[in-house]
Amino acid sequence: MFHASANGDGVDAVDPRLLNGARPLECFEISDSVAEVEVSENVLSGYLVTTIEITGSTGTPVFDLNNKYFSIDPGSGDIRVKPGVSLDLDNLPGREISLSVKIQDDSKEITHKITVKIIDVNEPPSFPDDGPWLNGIGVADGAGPETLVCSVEAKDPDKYAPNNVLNYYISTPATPFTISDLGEITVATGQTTHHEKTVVWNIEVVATDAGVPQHTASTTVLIVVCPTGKPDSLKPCA
Ligand SMILES: [Ca+2]
Ligand SMILES: [Ca+2]
Repeated sequence: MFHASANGDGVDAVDPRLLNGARPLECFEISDSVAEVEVSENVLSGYLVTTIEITGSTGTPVFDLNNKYFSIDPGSGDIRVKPGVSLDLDNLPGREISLSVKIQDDSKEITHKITVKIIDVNEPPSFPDDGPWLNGIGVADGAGPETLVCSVEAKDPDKYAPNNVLNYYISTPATPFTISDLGEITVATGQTTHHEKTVVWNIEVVATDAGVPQHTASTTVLIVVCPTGKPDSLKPCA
């Protein structure tokens, strides 16, 4: 039987001396499975990340971990999220946290390294509730293709792609407008605004992120087609 011996370098290796079954008494062993663990960023404080299991100790092993985010039970080897700690990726310096766990029994002390990978949980985007498009945006009568009407922008709280990559579309059917990936609403190809036909357009714009599961947000853009001679700037026509 092969034994993985804990030699303190963070990588458990097969000790050739073990091949004949003569295991050094002072060598206790660590499960290889705890070298790397994944944890979602939304777990609560107290969440059990992993447990270091050792065998072959000649005494009572004691665990110790000095880390800002995680603590270890000195007797059981349970590694948990510290009280009051949020693993929100927005507040962490990176997506991985390295832990150095000291394990000591009556004959030996080693340092075992564990990499904790923080998994980004996809959160929904949102539009501001005071976007200027909510109150009405003016566009000139007879405005043709590519005329810029207004720009809308949703915010996504996620720090990393694809969870924070947004795309936009207009969900209201049969409007003369289109929207770009940047949220710019323009008069669509082959379309023209007609004040005498339609004065007010209420169009629903949807923002989608690229995470899994995908999240969306929506807002209503009020577009007023101004009569000829009124301002065609990005302002509501009076
Ligand atoms: Ca997130
Ligand atoms: Ca997101």
